[in-house]
Amino acid sequence: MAIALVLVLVVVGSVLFHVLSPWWWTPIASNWGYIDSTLVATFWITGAVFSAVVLFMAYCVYRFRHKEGQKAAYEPESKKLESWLTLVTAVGVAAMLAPGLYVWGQFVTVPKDATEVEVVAQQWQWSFRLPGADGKLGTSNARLVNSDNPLGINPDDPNGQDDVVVEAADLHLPIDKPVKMLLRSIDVLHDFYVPEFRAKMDMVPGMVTYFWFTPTRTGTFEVLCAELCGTGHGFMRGIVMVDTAQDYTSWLQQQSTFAQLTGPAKVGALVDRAKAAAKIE
Ligand SMILES: [Cu+2]
Repeated sequence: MAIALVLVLVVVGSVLFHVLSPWWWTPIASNWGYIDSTLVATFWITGAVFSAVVLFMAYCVYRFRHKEGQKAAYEPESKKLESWLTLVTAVGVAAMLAPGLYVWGQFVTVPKDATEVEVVAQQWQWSFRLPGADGKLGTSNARLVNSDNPLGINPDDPNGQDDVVVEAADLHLPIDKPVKMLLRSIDVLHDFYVPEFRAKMDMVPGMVTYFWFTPTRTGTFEVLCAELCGTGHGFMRGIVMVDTAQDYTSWLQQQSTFAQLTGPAKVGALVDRAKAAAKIE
């Protein structure tokens, strides 16, 4: 009897905790309200199943409690019960997975007007790269990383020269403009996560993963690493600021391009020398 009561209290307590808990999602700042809806659907389904199973257990503990002279019947197989339970479980699992797959399909289907932003993770900091005036990111390779070229941008790729490099500093994004986030890691596994955007994805060395989103309100949001990536993992934080179009433009104007960072004088000198050498021959 006491156990049955404890089981009922576990169900009531869990439901009350869910409803009355002060901890809930941080207010959303992107178009991915769908992700919240899928989580709510999962809460409803798992909550209903959890309550039903535990309450049924409490009922059985009480109804079939020990009584002198009463014997349990042995019934190892019940086709009817098994097929019924299989069907209900299948419907429940499908109801949890189907909305997720639908939303996932949208999460990685990038709209044509999205601009690209590259996020580069390394132990333990975030850097960013924006395509310059040409709208194209230059190619990159982790083997090219050095102190002058922290993101490993290919210096021979003309598309990369005007790329805006934001090394270990804040990223700014304009409000209401869809962005495709290209995620790259130059050392170990990391995971780019901004809770307010409801978006996160693993970053795998040697691969470029991506998703897209549209920021829907201005503000300052924290970037977290959501993949255990070494001793500094907990401190691997960054800032994304969503700006009005005007603030964004003025921020962008203050940033340096790859060509500026690698020193135009040096690059120019090399080209001149190469030209001179060609003339002599
Ligand atoms: Cu990390």
